[in-house]
Amino acid sequence: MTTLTDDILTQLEGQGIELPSWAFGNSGTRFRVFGTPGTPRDPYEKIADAAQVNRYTALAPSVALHIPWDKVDSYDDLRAHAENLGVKLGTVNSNTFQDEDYKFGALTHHDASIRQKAIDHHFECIDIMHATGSRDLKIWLAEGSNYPGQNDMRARQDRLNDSLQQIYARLGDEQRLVLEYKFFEPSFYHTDVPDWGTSYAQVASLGEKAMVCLDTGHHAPGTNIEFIVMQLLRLGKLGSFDFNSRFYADDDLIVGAADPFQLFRILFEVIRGGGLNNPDVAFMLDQCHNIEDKIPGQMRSVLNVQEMTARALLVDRDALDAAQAANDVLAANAVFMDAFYTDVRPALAAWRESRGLPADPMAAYAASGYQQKIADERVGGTQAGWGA
Ligand code: PSV
Ligand code: MN
Repeated sequence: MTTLTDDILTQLEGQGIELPSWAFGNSGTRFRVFGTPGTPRDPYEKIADAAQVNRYTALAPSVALHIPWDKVDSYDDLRAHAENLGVKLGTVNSNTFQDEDYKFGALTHHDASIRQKAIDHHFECIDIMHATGSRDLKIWLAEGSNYPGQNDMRARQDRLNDSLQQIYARLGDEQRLVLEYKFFEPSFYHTDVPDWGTSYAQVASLGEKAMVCLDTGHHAPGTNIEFIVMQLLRLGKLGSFDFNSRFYADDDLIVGAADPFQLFRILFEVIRGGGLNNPDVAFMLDQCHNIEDKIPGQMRSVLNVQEMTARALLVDRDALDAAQAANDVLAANAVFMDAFYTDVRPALAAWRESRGLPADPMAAYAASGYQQKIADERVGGTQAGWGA
């Protein structure tokens, strides 16, 4: 069995991956959303389910909220509920993509009143962050155009910058803004924040508390994502990750499922760039579970991240440096691949047990009866989804 050194285990112990509240609600494709017995009906039940993931893995200490999906009467109460279950409330995600007024844009809109409405929504999110104790405001914009000539792309960048300046000015001292990019969808000709360069240009003009969010699913096929990770860390602007797997186009599938080697490469650059256990770099999942059970789906996801982190920590950096310095291309590649091909699962299972956690969190959860319990108890009401 491969052994993991104390240094590696210490680094793994510090790892925390935030869960998205929306992962516990129903989701699907534009063709069909399948309901699942036991799906939460409100944010309280979503947080209770998220706490299960942390209970069996000790990897998921916080839960991100999406506003208005997770609106409640009292955020103090929601925070107390989370803390009672051993988790914290994390990133607040704004939502300017489900309101009729935003059909042609929100923070970029040419109509000042609609743009103000979108800015006000972010002010509301910041107020919520004060109550929940959240640090990060995550902005993803569904804005852009479908046809050449439809919009003045440059004017939209200018308006976006003005909107972001206003939102940034509202942040508390300890709060941050992270701007997510996505190269397409729901607009298909141009999007207003399509790539890391645009996000970087926008946040760099705001100040130190504004960073880039990298969602692994938001890149064209073939993109070298680990290069972007390296570059943003180098520039001190990698604020957060939205992890997921990209089988088709967007997010929504289990991180590490499509391409564990890509996840390994990304985590290697995170480690090399000083991004692991660095409070400036937040790790989050941005996934939904359309056909599999949601709680074990989230468990599998955080375990995949942990496993690839362990493998990336195994890269023999001295040997790699030496091979690179000697221009020994094949030796350098072999050092890298040796770590990737190392099965760390038995060592991680033994380590978990030594910390009082189940060796196999998925099996322990399945045996706990929680899935059946919520299916039996959560009868009636409306199951949560992308709108509630
Ligand atoms: C958009 O595709 C995205 O990645 C953004 O992070 C959203 O907030 C999230 O998915 C959920 O809609
Ligand atoms: Mn995302």
